[in-house]
Amino acid sequence: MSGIESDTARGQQRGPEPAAGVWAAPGRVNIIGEHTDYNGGYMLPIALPHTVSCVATKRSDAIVRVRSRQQEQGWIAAPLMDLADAEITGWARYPLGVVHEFQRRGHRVGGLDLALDGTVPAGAGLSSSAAVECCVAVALRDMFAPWIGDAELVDIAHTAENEYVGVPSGILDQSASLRCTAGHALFLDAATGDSAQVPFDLASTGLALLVIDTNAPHQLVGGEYAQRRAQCERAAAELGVPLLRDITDVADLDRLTDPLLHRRARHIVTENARVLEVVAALCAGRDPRTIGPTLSSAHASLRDDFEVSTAELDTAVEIACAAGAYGARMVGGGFGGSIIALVEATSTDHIAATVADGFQRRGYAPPRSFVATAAAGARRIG
Ligand code: GAF
Repeated sequence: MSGIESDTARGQQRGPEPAAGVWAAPGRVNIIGEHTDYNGGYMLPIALPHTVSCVATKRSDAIVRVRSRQQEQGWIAAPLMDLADAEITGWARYPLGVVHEFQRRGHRVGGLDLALDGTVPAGAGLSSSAAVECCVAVALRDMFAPWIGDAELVDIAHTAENEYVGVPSGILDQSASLRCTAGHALFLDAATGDSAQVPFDLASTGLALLVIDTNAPHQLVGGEYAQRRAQCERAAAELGVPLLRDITDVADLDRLTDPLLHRRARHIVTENARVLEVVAALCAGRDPRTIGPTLSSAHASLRDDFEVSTAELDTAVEIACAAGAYGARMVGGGFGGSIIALVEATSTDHIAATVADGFQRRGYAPPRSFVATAAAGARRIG
């Protein structure tokens, strides 16, 4: 058997087995450090309270089935031994890619059903895909290969996305989902894999992190993301360094003759510096309001140098800042999705409503807003 089988007769022949457990993995917002991951740079995400959960049930045969409450197809089944060639399309490639990657690395996985459900808004640039991969990854680790450490688990989920799904993303999203802890942002160095937990509790200083989903679709599979990645690689090659992270002085970029590559590289060099600045401020216990302008500079850099913003994202940032935010920026890969705004806790409703008004006046889709707190990473919940 090869390919997809929905609600298979085969799957329904056996009686239900007790669930082995329930696991959950969060989406993320990145405080700062965008498009730096595949350049070996720095980033500072927090996990969201929104998660994707996975109820895993062992099967006595060698079939893996997945279904999602947010998708209509019902069970999608494939033989464990045939996952590499199975003709699976769409969302199911994310969870099945993780199963495939476990097996490809020699970890024995038995037959199982994976029932997914989630609250991470899809298409909002909040990493719902990584949350799917990571909740399956922690479930498989706990059930079949408990010796696997977090670093390998990140690599498994990330490789599944790159190779099985075909999205050339970096390690930001899977690292955030698997390694973040409640009350902290995760300071991550993509080149060395080193990380540190940075206290991130805005509420104690009367602040809030407002997430505004512009409700304009965000799609990483499109060619723009891969193009940015290729441009960064070209710039690094011309500069004679393995990764753009190796450049710390923008003056060194003058050796790039192509103005487009110069702009792309300048975003990476300045963004890495901004991450270090924000981490230093938070670690020194400075008032988080002081990082606001750095967030806004990051947005300008993503808009002008990296050119991954959209009219909706720019509008949301502009209105949020004019309405009193200390700083605001688009988050994630761009080309749609969400912004974050650093605001007084007492002004979240006012700022969200002002952005919604502005969107209505411009004829944009209504945005959706919520306050993000730094939540826990992927874990067993039942
Ligand atoms: C997306 C990618 F998946 C990440 O790896 C990262 O590059 C991000 O865009 C931009 O920082 O979320």
